[in-house]
Amino acid sequence: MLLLRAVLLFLILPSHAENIPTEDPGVPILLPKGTCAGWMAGIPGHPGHNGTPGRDGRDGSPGEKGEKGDAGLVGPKGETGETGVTGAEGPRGFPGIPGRKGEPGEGAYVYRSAFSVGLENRVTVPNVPIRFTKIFYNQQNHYDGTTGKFHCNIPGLYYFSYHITVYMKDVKVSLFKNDKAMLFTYDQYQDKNVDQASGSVLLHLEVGDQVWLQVYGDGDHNGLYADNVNDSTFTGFLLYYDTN
Ligand SMILES: [Ca+2]
Repeated sequence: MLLLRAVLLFLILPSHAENIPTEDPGVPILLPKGTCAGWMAGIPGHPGHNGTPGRDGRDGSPGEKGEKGDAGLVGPKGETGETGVTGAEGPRGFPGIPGRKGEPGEGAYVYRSAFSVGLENRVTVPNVPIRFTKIFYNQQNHYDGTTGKFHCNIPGLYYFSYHITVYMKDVKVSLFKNDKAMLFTYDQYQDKNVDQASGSVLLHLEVGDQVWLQVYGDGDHNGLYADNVNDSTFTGFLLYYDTN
Protein backbone atom coordinates (compact mmCIF):
# COMPACT_ATOMS: atom_id res chain seq x y z
CA MET A 1 0.00 0.00 0.00
CA LEU A 2 2.74 2.43 0.77
CA LEU A 3 4.41 1.66 -2.46
CA LEU A 4 1.18 2.29 -4.39
CA ARG A 5 0.69 5.64 -2.77
CA ALA A 6 4.22 6.64 -3.61
CA VAL A 7 3.73 5.74 -7.25
CA LEU A 8 0.55 7.80 -7.46
CA LEU A 9 2.22 10.84 -5.92
CA PHE A 10 5.07 10.57 -8.29
CA LEU A 11 2.76 10.66 -11.27
CA ILE A 12 0.90 13.70 -9.97
CA LEU A 13 3.99 15.83 -9.24
CA PRO A 14 5.59 18.00 -12.02
CA SER A 15 8.62 16.70 -13.77
CA HIS A 16 10.93 19.13 -12.12
CA ALA A 17 10.08 17.99 -8.68
CA GLU A 18 12.88 15.53 -8.76
CA ASN A 19 14.81 14.13 -5.93
CA ILE A 20 11.76 14.11 -3.69
CA PRO A 21 12.21 11.63 -0.92
CA THR A 22 9.63 8.92 -0.99
CA GLU A 23 10.63 6.93 1.98
CA ASP A 24 7.98 8.45 4.24
CA PRO A 25 4.86 10.02 2.62
CA GLY A 26 3.58 11.21 6.02
CA VAL A 27 6.43 13.69 6.33
CA PRO A 28 6.11 17.16 4.56
CA ILE A 29 8.15 17.22 1.45
CA LEU A 30 10.83 19.89 1.33
CA LEU A 31 11.00 21.30 -2.15
CA PRO A 32 13.87 23.33 -3.44
CA LYS A 33 13.60 27.05 -3.01
CA GLY A 34 12.50 29.11 -5.88
CA THR A 35 10.43 26.54 -7.71
CA CYS A 36 7.03 27.01 -6.05
CA ALA A 37 7.06 29.42 -3.20
CA GLY A 38 4.38 29.11 -0.66
CA TRP A 39 3.19 25.61 -1.85
CA MET A 40 2.28 23.25 0.78
CA ALA A 41 1.90 19.50 0.44
CA GLY A 42 -1.70 18.16 0.92
CA ILE A 43 -2.80 15.31 2.99
CA PRO A 44 -2.53 11.81 1.42
CA GLY A 45 -5.62 10.59 -0.38
CA HIS A 46 -7.72 7.59 0.49
CA PRO A 47 -6.70 4.17 -0.70
CA GLY A 48 -8.16 3.25 -4.06
CA HIS A 49 -10.73 0.53 -4.74
CA ASN A 50 -9.76 -3.05 -5.26
CA GLY A 51 -9.05 -3.95 -8.79
CA THR A 52 -10.99 -6.56 -10.83
CA PRO A 53 -10.08 -10.22 -10.16
CA GLY A 54 -7.28 -11.53 -12.26
CA ARG A 55 -7.60 -14.29 -14.84
CA ASP A 56 -7.66 -17.95 -13.83
CA GLY A 57 -4.28 -19.39 -13.32
CA ARG A 58 -2.95 -22.36 -15.32
CA ASP A 59 -3.84 -25.94 -14.38
CA GLY A 60 -1.75 -27.33 -11.64
CA SER A 61 0.39 -30.46 -12.04
CA PRO A 62 -1.33 -33.87 -11.41
CA GLY A 63 -1.44 -34.92 -7.80
CA GLU A 64 0.03 -38.10 -6.36
CA LYS A 65 -1.63 -41.45 -7.12
CA GLY A 66 -4.33 -42.34 -4.60
CA GLU A 67 -4.61 -45.53 -2.57
CA LYS A 68 -6.14 -48.69 -4.10
CA GLY A 69 -9.94 -48.84 -3.72
CA ASP A 70 -12.05 -51.69 -2.26
CA ALA A 71 -12.89 -54.76 -4.36
CA GLY A 72 -16.08 -54.50 -6.44
CA LEU A 73 -19.24 -56.70 -6.08
CA VAL A 74 -19.20 -60.28 -7.31
CA GLY A 75 -20.56 -60.56 -10.84
CA PRO A 76 -23.43 -62.99 -11.94
CA LYS A 77 -22.76 -66.74 -12.37
CA GLY A 78 -21.58 -67.73 -15.83
CA GLU A 79 -23.24 -70.31 -18.17
CA THR A 80 -22.62 -74.05 -17.75
CA GLY A 81 -19.69 -75.28 -19.73
CA GLU A 82 -19.73 -78.19 -22.25
CA THR A 83 -19.43 -81.82 -21.09
CA GLY A 84 -15.87 -82.95 -20.78
CA VAL A 85 -14.26 -85.92 -22.57
CA THR A 86 -14.99 -89.40 -21.08
CA GLY A 87 -12.19 -90.57 -18.85
CA ALA A 88 -10.18 -93.78 -19.24
CA GLU A 89 -11.68 -97.13 -18.05
CA GLY A 90 -10.97 -97.90 -14.43
CA PRO A 91 -9.24 -101.05 -13.10
CA ARG A 92 -11.14 -104.34 -12.74
CA GLY A 93 -13.07 -104.64 -9.44
CA PHE A 94 -12.98 -107.45 -6.90
CA PRO A 95 -15.25 -110.51 -7.36
CA GLY A 96 -18.72 -110.06 -5.87
CA ILE A 97 -20.41 -112.14 -3.17
CA PRO A 98 -22.08 -115.33 -4.50
CA GLY A 99 -25.80 -114.87 -5.02
CA ARG A 100 -28.59 -116.80 -3.28
CA LYS A 101 -29.70 -120.18 -4.51
CA GLY A 102 -32.35 -119.85 -7.19
CA GLU A 103 -35.84 -121.34 -7.17
CA PRO A 104 -36.45 -124.65 -8.94
CA GLY A 105 -37.16 -124.08 -12.60
CA GLU A 106 -40.36 -125.15 -14.37
CA GLY A 107 -38.37 -126.99 -17.00
CA ALA A 108 -38.10 -130.03 -14.72
CA TYR A 109 -41.73 -130.82 -15.55
CA VAL A 110 -40.79 -132.21 -18.94
CA TYR A 111 -38.82 -134.96 -17.20
CA ARG A 112 -41.79 -136.21 -15.19
CA SER A 113 -43.53 -139.41 -16.13
CA ALA A 114 -45.44 -141.62 -13.68
CA PHE A 115 -48.67 -143.53 -13.40
CA SER A 116 -50.43 -145.78 -10.90
CA VAL A 117 -53.64 -147.58 -11.81
CA GLY A 118 -55.87 -150.41 -10.53
CA LEU A 119 -58.14 -153.14 -11.78
CA GLU A 120 -61.90 -152.57 -11.71
CA ASN A 121 -63.22 -155.59 -13.62
CA ARG A 122 -62.21 -159.20 -13.59
CA VAL A 123 -60.05 -160.26 -16.49
CA THR A 124 -61.82 -162.71 -18.73
CA VAL A 125 -59.81 -162.64 -21.94
CA PRO A 126 -56.18 -163.90 -22.09
CA ASN A 127 -53.36 -162.76 -24.39
CA VAL A 128 -54.51 -159.15 -24.61
CA PRO A 129 -53.34 -156.15 -22.58
CA ILE A 130 -55.05 -155.93 -19.20
CA ARG A 131 -57.01 -152.68 -18.89
CA PHE A 132 -56.53 -151.00 -15.52
CA THR A 133 -59.19 -148.32 -15.37
CA LYS A 134 -59.01 -147.28 -11.71
CA ILE A 135 -56.70 -144.24 -11.89
CA PHE A 136 -54.66 -143.40 -8.79
CA TYR A 137 -52.27 -141.11 -10.69
CA ASN A 138 -51.80 -140.33 -14.37
CA GLN A 139 -51.11 -136.59 -14.54
CA GLN A 140 -48.97 -136.76 -17.68
CA ASN A 141 -51.45 -139.14 -19.38
CA HIS A 142 -48.61 -141.37 -20.49
CA TYR A 143 -50.75 -144.35 -19.51
CA ASP A 144 -53.73 -145.00 -21.80
CA GLY A 145 -56.69 -146.44 -19.88
CA THR A 146 -58.50 -147.41 -23.10
CA THR A 147 -55.72 -149.81 -24.16
CA GLY A 148 -54.00 -150.57 -20.86
CA LYS A 149 -50.61 -149.53 -22.32
CA PHE A 150 -47.98 -147.10 -21.02
CA HIS A 151 -46.43 -144.93 -23.77
CA CYS A 152 -42.86 -143.70 -23.27
CA ASN A 153 -42.52 -139.96 -23.96
CA ILE A 154 -39.16 -139.41 -22.23
CA PRO A 155 -36.20 -141.70 -22.91
CA GLY A 156 -34.61 -143.09 -19.77
CA LEU A 157 -34.71 -145.78 -17.10
CA TYR A 158 -38.16 -146.75 -15.79
CA TYR A 159 -39.35 -148.74 -12.79
CA PHE A 160 -42.47 -150.93 -13.13
CA SER A 161 -44.26 -153.01 -10.52
CA TYR A 162 -47.57 -154.85 -10.15
CA HIS A 163 -49.44 -156.41 -7.27
CA ILE A 164 -52.17 -158.84 -8.29
CA THR A 165 -54.93 -160.31 -6.15
CA VAL A 166 -55.51 -163.92 -7.19
CA TYR A 167 -58.93 -165.45 -6.65
CA MET A 168 -60.77 -168.52 -7.95
CA LYS A 169 -58.15 -169.34 -10.67
CA ASP A 170 -54.40 -169.46 -11.12
CA VAL A 171 -52.67 -166.41 -12.50
CA LYS A 172 -49.97 -166.21 -15.15
CA VAL A 173 -49.09 -162.63 -16.04
CA SER A 174 -46.27 -161.12 -18.04
CA LEU A 175 -45.03 -157.57 -18.33
CA PHE A 176 -44.67 -156.78 -22.00
CA LYS A 177 -42.45 -154.29 -23.79
CA ASN A 178 -43.36 -153.87 -27.43
CA ASP A 179 -44.95 -157.29 -27.91
CA LYS A 180 -42.17 -159.06 -26.01
CA ALA A 181 -42.73 -160.57 -22.55
CA MET A 182 -40.02 -159.20 -20.26
CA LEU A 183 -41.18 -160.50 -16.85
CA PHE A 184 -43.24 -163.55 -15.79
CA THR A 185 -45.21 -164.21 -12.63
CA TYR A 186 -47.13 -167.42 -11.89
CA ASP A 187 -49.34 -167.94 -8.83
CA GLN A 188 -51.38 -171.07 -8.15
CA TYR A 189 -54.70 -170.41 -6.53
CA GLN A 190 -55.59 -172.38 -3.39
CA ASP A 191 -59.22 -173.15 -2.78
CA LYS A 192 -61.09 -170.94 -0.33
CA ASN A 193 -58.23 -168.49 -0.14
CA VAL A 194 -57.01 -165.26 -1.68
CA ASP A 195 -53.53 -165.18 -3.11
CA GLN A 196 -51.26 -162.39 -4.30
CA ALA A 197 -48.80 -162.24 -7.12
CA SER A 198 -46.30 -159.45 -7.68
CA GLY A 199 -43.37 -158.43 -9.78
CA SER A 200 -41.10 -155.46 -10.45
CA VAL A 201 -38.43 -154.57 -12.97
CA LEU A 202 -36.24 -151.77 -14.31
CA LEU A 203 -36.42 -151.18 -18.06
CA HIS A 204 -34.73 -148.67 -20.30
CA LEU A 205 -37.20 -147.18 -22.74
CA GLU A 206 -36.96 -145.04 -25.81
CA VAL A 207 -39.62 -142.63 -26.99
CA GLY A 208 -42.47 -144.65 -28.50
CA ASP A 209 -41.88 -147.81 -26.48
CA GLN A 210 -45.00 -149.35 -24.90
CA VAL A 211 -45.32 -151.35 -21.67
CA TRP A 212 -48.34 -153.32 -20.37
CA LEU A 213 -49.46 -156.39 -18.42
CA GLN A 214 -51.00 -159.42 -20.09
CA VAL A 215 -52.15 -162.91 -19.17
CA TYR A 216 -50.03 -165.46 -20.92
CA GLY A 217 -50.46 -169.14 -21.72
CA ASP A 218 -53.24 -171.06 -23.31
CA GLY A 219 -54.86 -172.28 -20.10
CA ASP A 220 -57.40 -170.74 -17.86
CA HIS A 221 -54.95 -168.57 -15.92
CA ASN A 222 -56.86 -165.34 -15.66
CA GLY A 223 -57.61 -165.32 -11.94
CA LEU A 224 -56.82 -161.60 -11.56
CA TYR A 225 -59.31 -160.15 -9.11
CA ALA A 226 -60.39 -156.89 -7.54
CA ASP A 227 -63.26 -155.76 -5.35
CA ASN A 228 -63.95 -153.29 -2.56
CA VAL A 229 -61.37 -154.85 -0.25
CA ASN A 230 -58.90 -156.25 -2.81
CA ASP A 231 -56.93 -154.27 -5.35
CA SER A 232 -54.75 -155.30 -8.25
CA THR A 233 -52.43 -152.49 -9.26
CA PHE A 234 -49.97 -151.56 -11.98
CA THR A 235 -47.43 -148.79 -11.38
CA GLY A 236 -44.55 -147.26 -13.36
CA PHE A 237 -42.40 -144.12 -13.22
CA LEU A 238 -39.31 -142.53 -14.71
CA LEU A 239 -36.27 -143.11 -12.52
CA TYR A 240 -33.56 -141.38 -14.64
CA TYR A 241 -33.96 -139.59 -17.95
CA ASP A 242 -31.33 -139.80 -20.62
CA THR A 243 -29.17 -136.65 -20.61
CA ASN A 244 -27.67 -137.18 -24.05
CA1 LIG B 1 -50.64 -169.10 -4.35
